[in-house]
Amino acid sequence: MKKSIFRMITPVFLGLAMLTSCGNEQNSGNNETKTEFKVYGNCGMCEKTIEGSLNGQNGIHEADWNKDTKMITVTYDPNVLDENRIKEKIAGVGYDTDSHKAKDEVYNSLPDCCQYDRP
Ligand SMILES: [Cu+2]
Repeated sequence: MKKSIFRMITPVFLGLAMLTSCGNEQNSGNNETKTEFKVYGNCGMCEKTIEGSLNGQNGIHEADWNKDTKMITVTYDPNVLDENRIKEKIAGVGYDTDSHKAKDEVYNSLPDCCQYDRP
């Protein structure tokens, strides 16, 4: 009886160990927050740059920007970073939000097609 319970529980522990080893932060519970806000941009290349500034970063689960609506949806771990930090990262690759502006030199270095009308 004990053995069969152990056999059932072991894969769960392995799964948790794999999940926690992916992030550097300790996983205190299942922490996931979703936010949505506007990011100024033009095209599919902008989408790659904007999403690329977030996806793969510590604490980011998923970032998805829509070039038609200019809205980004980000799911992230609020223990690791906050919305302010997310907007800073986006501004860091040249894209404005209503509260965080990219530096002019970063904006100016974007490809011509990506130089969106700034707010
Ligand atoms: Cu673009």
